[in-house]
Amino acid sequence: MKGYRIKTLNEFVIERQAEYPYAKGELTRLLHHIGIAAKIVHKKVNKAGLVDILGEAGAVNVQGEDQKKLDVFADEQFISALRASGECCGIGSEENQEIVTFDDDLSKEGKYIFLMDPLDGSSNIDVNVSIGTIFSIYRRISPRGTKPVLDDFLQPGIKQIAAGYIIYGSSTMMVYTTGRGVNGFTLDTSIGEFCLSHQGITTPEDGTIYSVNEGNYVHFPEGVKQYIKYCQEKDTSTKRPYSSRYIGSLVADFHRNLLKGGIFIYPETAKAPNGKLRLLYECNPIAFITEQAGGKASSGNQRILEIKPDSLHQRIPFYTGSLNMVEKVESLLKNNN
Ligand code: P6P
Repeated sequence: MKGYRIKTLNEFVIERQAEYPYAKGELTRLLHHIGIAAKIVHKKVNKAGLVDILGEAGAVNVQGEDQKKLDVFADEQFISALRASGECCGIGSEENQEIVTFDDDLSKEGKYIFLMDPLDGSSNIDVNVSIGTIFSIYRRISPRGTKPVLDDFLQPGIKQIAAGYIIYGSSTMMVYTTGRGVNGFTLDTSIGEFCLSHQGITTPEDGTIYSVNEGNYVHFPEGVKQYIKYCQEKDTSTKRPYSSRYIGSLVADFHRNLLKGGIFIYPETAKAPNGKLRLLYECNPIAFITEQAGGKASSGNQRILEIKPDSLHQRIPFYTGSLNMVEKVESLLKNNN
């Protein structure tokens, strides 16, 4: 565009920091280091088919899933970038059973803790489907100068200072919020910078896309079965039937629905009474972004951000997206309770 001047992630974050009179740049530095790790992971993901990093790393992660080499690589990159920031005292990660605490004095002074799924959807790596990093940032509760403790990580989602995701897709994008709206940055590989491309993202109150693994239909709660039938009925006044879109990669499914409008559902089933997705580093950050964009995020009967976590890797049923769509499925769940 004539006269259009790109705004990099760093410029945007510093500009926004200036609006916080007491901000001393810690969060700015943290977001900058997240960006560095994201660029490094982007390079590896983009070459995944070419270098020998596909296939299982041999290890198995805390979820009992085969740990792909790219998972391990992404986990390591974000941990080292966050240690380098000097602002983060510890990390909770899908790839690590226990919290990762930093021993150096600088990091122990860090005000923030970080939760992440370093490479969500990694089973899609080998088939070239978009995957993502999901992250969440809190202020620590334990005293600075000490190593963080588990309680620092078990805070309800409403306490998040920032949350975001990086989607490694047809382009690599970082989308994040600090509680003042949602902004998206696209990686311009020609200059190696994330550049502001989606300022002030809002999600439509109504959408025409529903995303759920219908292969599990027989195991779904009655209210979910009724909602899926509702989506498939013909009713032009409500633009139904909706489109079914499900790629099996949370960040990819969520990002599409965020921009276009839609609902993403991963419900509880008889086999998995708490669903599959993890509260701390998948549902909470996505819920924060959803609400900041004008949508809704629920466990089916409770606001995700108000749930007090019990454990680092706990799972929770997840209904998120366009406000009216989430409220519709919640009402059907309630009627069938
Ligand atoms: P299912 C990927 O493994 C993941 O954690 C999310 O990215 C995705 O939304 C979900 O699982 C897909 O699970 O059971 O539908 O294959």
